[in-house]
Amino acid sequence: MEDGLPDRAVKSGPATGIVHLGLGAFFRAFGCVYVADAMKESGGDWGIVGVSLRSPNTRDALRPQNWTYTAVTLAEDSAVPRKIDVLNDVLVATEDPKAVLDAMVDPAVKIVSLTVTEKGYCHNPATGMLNPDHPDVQHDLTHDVPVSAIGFLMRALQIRRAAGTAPFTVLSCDNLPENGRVVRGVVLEMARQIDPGLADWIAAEGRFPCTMVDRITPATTQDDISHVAALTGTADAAPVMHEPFSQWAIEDDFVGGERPDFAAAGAELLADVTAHEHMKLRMLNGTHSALAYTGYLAGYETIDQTIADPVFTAYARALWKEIIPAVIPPVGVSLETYAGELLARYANPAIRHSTWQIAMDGSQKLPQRLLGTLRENLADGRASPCLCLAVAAWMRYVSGTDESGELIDVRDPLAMQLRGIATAQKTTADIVSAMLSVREIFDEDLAGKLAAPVTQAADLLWNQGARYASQEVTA
Ligand code: CS2
Repeated sequence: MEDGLPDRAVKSGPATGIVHLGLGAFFRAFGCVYVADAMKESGGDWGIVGVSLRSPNTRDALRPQNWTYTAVTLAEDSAVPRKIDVLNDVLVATEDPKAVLDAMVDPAVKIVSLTVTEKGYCHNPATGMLNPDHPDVQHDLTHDVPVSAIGFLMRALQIRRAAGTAPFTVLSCDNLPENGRVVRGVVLEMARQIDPGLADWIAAEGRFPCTMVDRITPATTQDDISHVAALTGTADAAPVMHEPFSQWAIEDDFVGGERPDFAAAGAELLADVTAHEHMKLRMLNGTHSALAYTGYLAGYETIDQTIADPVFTAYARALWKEIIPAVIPPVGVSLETYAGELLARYANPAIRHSTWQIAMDGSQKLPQRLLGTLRENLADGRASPCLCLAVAAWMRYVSGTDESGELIDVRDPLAMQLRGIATAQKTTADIVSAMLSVREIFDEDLAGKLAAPVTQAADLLWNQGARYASQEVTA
């Protein structure tokens, strides 16, 4: 290498047992920490090979550090750094996809975990099924070396089967309801199109436990890097900053029962995590998205700034009042207490979680965060003005200009289409109706029922602004 560093740093310590697809800040602040704690308590060869599906940045930053980095727990009045040393290597799929497959087919690898975000599942968010028109899906069905995470899973399982190696457990750590079943469904659908025998083998031998993951981890900024250098006295090009809270509920269903001792690290291993997933997605991620769109439009950069405005504290509380009747709590959990804890977590001023970051990919997030709750409330005759305002605020946001007419940098797989819809329509009612016709997000029945209340919220929002509208729906 030109910089004198070896291509692959060779590490002593635990051998690799996990390949992780989508090595972003969240997994490094969450999954890697649990695996480090599990090995500290109970040992095992659970070193991790991380895979960046696109950008080389994380690999480039971590390689000179021999794959170690600092995770900082940020509370209002403290910042506690910790060195994390569980990564054995980081691969970049776009540069060397064969190396990624080689890592995944190693018989010593028992788990392939994923944080590839909602859009990484190549599915239709409204139905949860594989999107056969997705360009990456079409590519991966016709090429042996894949580009999508789902394609990598399918091809690696195909190679393992041919070699007589047991499948790995696929451990989804994304914010999708029944994430394990979603990933199982899309992998099986893709496999069936290549080789029905492969699909049958994966269905019989493979395991895809569902998980609920929770730790607020904003993207690392240049300020964070300087902060960590001052805190530890050592330069770290890729630290991760996270809140003190952490919760991981995992369905205990692994191939051959092989997994790190997650329980020793504080995770909950359960027979069924559906209740945890629904609670977290609807109560945390649902209000996060609602506050991100309304807060951004009201001119706030971060969630803690948004929630420091009493109008938005009241709006958040009112949202939880609408959401709680549509959530069945996990055994022993009080949803009111949970909501109170969420409010305190959002208010943590040390966590600078940008509204823009959370607003990203709304088309992929809305169904599980807001629309499921709305569907149930509508079916049970419960009015949901605050949730309808959140949907209207998303529409306003993706229309591409903010309340002072400034352009918004909307990041969403459907960004162009949504923007086109907004610019082609004249009235707010027309915009709402055209947005509700996007079938990847809203099914026909729900769209029909949302038309009137969302138009009402949208009128208020477009005419009076997000802050005023949030106050009105709360009153
Ligand atoms: C957030 C989540 O970015 C987002 O959409 O809502 O990343 C959230 O911070 C985590 O799910 C918290 O566990």
